[in-house]
Amino acid sequence: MPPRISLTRYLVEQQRQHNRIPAELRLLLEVVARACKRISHAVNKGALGEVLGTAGSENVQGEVQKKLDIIANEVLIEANEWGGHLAAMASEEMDSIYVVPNRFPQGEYLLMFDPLDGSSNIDVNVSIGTIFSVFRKHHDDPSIIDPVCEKDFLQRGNQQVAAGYCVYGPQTTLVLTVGDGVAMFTLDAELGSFVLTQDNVKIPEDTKEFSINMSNMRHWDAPVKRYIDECLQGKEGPRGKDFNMRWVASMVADVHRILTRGGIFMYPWDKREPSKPGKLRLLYEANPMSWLVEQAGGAAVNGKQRILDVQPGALHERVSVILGSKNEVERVQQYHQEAAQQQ
Ligand code: P6P
Repeated sequence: MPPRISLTRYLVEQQRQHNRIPAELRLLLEVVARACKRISHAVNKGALGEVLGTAGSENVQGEVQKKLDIIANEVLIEANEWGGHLAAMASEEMDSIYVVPNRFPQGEYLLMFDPLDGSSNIDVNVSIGTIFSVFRKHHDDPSIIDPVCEKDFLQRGNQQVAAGYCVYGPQTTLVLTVGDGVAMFTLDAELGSFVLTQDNVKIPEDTKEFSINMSNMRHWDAPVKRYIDECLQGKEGPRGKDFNMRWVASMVADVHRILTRGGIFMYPWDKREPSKPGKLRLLYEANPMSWLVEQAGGAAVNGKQRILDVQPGALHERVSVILGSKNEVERVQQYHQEAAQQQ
């Protein structure tokens, strides 16, 4: 059995050997990991902890908030506001940014998160998770002046300095990149620490498994319909192989499967709300997941361009998401380009 490397040791080695992460960022990531442990503990209580069900309120997206959505959000805010590593936070569950109160030291990092993604699965005991993304506060836009404001958050995903998620499933697993590949850490509940269980995660470039909500098929645009139709034709069709389908309706669970064994995940634009580019949020869902997937050798596009190159215009902006096994994502992208040329 190889020596068990803790998250702390992994981060110290990233800092020492690769000079990749300053001490402040290492502190930030350890605080986020501790917050995820607390969220995992609350999630695992389920009905015994009186944390199931709705909170009787809606979030900025107009979605009914579950009690655990609010608990997870509060845990992340309280864990991160006092440490001196952050200037501000943004969350799916909050209308505007949360600036670190003056009573605490301000740091140089911005943290944004979906505190509990997939919360429609909470009450039916299906995997859910926390997604997070980290930027430096300052960037090269002279119009940005202190104090920190919402514009500081509107940075392209290719400016992230760290990204990850924690999936609360049969195991609680933290998956992280700081730009040097993707590592997975499983929570040892007895020790209370995250232990490195996989490093240099690689997504197979090909797959036989697609992940999409098929009930929306009639609403998709032509390139997505073409891709899925070909998958459904199986061996008899142009792909020459049969495909399998998985849809957990929890992005964290679907992306974790893809990082573990390959696949393609799609939540594309559809004509139900044509003015919206998609359902998933750019800043705290698509960007962190796209960086993880690219760092693992996969690809992530919105049908027109690389998701990490999209310039955000608003904090809760949505985006079309097509990510996973490189060759499959490139095929869907090619179908979008062919459709655009025919217009
Ligand atoms: P649908 C969860 O609400 C979420 O934001 C993602 O985690 C998930 O992939 C998607 O929405 C599921 O959406 O329309 O299938 O319920």
